[in-house]
Amino acid sequence: MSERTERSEGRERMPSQHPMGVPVTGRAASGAPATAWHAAWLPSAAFRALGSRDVLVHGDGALVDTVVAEVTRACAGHGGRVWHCPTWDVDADLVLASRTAGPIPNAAAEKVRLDATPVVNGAGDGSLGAEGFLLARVDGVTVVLADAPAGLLYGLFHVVRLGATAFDGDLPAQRHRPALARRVLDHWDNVAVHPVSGQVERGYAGGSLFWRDGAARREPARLRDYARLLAACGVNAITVNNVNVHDTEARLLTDRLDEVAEVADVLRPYGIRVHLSVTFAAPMVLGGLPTADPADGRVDAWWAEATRRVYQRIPDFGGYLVKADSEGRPGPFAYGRDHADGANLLARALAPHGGVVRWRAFVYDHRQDWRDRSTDRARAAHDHFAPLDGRFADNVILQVKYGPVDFQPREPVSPVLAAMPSTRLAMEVQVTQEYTGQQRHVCHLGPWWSEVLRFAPWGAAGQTIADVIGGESGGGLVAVSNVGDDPYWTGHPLAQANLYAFGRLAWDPRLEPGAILDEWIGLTWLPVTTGDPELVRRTLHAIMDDSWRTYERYTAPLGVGFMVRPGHHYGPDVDGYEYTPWGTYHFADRDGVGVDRTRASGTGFTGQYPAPWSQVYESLRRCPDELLLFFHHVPYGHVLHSGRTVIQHIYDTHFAGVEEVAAMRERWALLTGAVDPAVHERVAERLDEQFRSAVEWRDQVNTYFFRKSGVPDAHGRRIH
Ligand code: GCW
Repeated sequence: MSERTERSEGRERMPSQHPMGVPVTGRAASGAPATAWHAAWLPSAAFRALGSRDVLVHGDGALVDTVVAEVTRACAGHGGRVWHCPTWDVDADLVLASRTAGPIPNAAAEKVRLDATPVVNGAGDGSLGAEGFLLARVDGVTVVLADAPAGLLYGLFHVVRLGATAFDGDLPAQRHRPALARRVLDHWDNVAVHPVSGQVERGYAGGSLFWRDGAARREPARLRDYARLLAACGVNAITVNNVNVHDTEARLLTDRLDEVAEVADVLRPYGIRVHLSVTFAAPMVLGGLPTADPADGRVDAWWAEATRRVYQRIPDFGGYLVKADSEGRPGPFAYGRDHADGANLLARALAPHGGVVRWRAFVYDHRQDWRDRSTDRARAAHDHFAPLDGRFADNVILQVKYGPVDFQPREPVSPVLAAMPSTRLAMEVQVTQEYTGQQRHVCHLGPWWSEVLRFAPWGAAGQTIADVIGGESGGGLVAVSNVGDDPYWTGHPLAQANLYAFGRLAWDPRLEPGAILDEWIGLTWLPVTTGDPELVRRTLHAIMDDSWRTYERYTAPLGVGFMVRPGHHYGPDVDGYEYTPWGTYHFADRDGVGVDRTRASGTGFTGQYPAPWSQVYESLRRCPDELLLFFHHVPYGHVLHSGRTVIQHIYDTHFAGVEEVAAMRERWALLTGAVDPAVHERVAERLDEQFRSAVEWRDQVNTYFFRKSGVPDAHGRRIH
């Protein structure tokens, strides 16, 4: 902002040179240095409709200042004017007002405020909530009202999304409130570069935004831009370090707390609260105690004191995230305690300050014997946690991966989400794409998450997963972030859309994934398009809409999962995990393939679901094709609902998947010259790799099953 930028502090101050007072700004910013990073969905052009208008902001507080700063910046770029709390009536096109800040100095907006009560009361509790807003357009004025400053910020970004249509015709008052109170991004970022997992575990977008080589990065400008992007899609919390908490990172809780506080200070103006991953062994590692036993009073006291210090430094701190007794991390099992004992220990420390502990349900035996067919990794989370329902403290949120195994491109929805009615549950998805192409493949995941969120575990008339995790007391939606210091934020420029879709679905899980993608395209691409914008829009939809299903087609078939290279998890390796201790198997032999998880003859996993799914999955006849091999071991000649045999399905989908990637490449080539050349080149290069990798998947999977089964392809295509 330039020195010409002014803000009317309080209602008494009247700017001088203009009879109506000087707007906060009206000048186009010039000579502002371009940042080294991509604007993603907030390029200046996305603010054109808003920024070219007269805007009144009414209300006070830190987040209202953020709204004023955003509007000021937009108007500086596009010739509009801004008033903040003027003492005279303003003839504005857009009013963003706090309902509790008294009469609004604009007649149309004041009328909306006075008439708002019935709309606001629609849901019964008489408020717009801590983050909600009301949007109306009356007498040529677009009005956003909120009861809390965060609502005003979300309302502002909603107007940005609407673009010119926000200023078109009349709009009866609509109430917008997030369906999920908690919309969280977990960063698996290490402070010190880890010898195996690097700076960011499963990170495919360069380094961390927070840490580099053991130190805090301290780059607030970039972090602030990140916070804006997150707020603009609805995210309201982040975890700044990896769930695998190593020695350096453990200290963020104590002597390196200032570094966390610095991040919190940058994110706070955008309504984003900071969480920390902590190690269960902290009282020993950091506190020098001989034990971390939850039943030991010294351990309780240590956590209480450490947590008190955290809140002293970061008063709006969100809480702790814990991976315990999982993949070698310490946990309560060492002391003969269970996970409720462990989680409640941390909950006791956090409760006086209003914080939560998010405790991960990702607990399984990673040292199993592949010869032991009774151990089933899919069963593990339910076996461990369902019996504990009702034992967790009110401020414990159990964080459950969406599927029972591990972020695969296709899994059934985790039965834990339907088994713990007396526990606050959050669902975790993986935006970073560890198992879905690692940001080298286009794999737009909005449709997949939408399918999971809409899943109705008790049948069509019952609650959905979104209901289970939703509302004020629900644990919300969590994602493993895909962001790093890459100039595009994500390794694949099109993977930005996954982050955007995550935030939007967490705000409203009923949104159509295609419509969300369209929003992202409109905000991110059209402003930088040099050619026909409709061609760009159509092409991006054609490449991305179905890309998750394309990925599914050329990788592991029919829900069987995990045919990836051990360790880095990129590329095909059909038997990669088949004989390892990690416990994921396809059981392919010359006669058939798939995991028998039935009650009748298998591991009994189907029994972890309520009706009707416990019956549907148990039944070979009723089980959906796409999950067949997750639940059943079948002969290659088994005929699917689609009418094809399993073996022919494997061949057909793998050939089709590669053809679809080839078509993506051709479509993208049509955009040469129509979009920024640097982005074009990056995407083109990634599509080349995706094609190479898809061919590798096709050839390995088809050849493997041809050699096992001896069944030739019905269409005589080349199999090696
Ligand atoms: O999928 C696995 C990953 C691990 C990760 C683990 C988890 C952070 O391969 O890298 O560890 O999930 O979710 O804890």
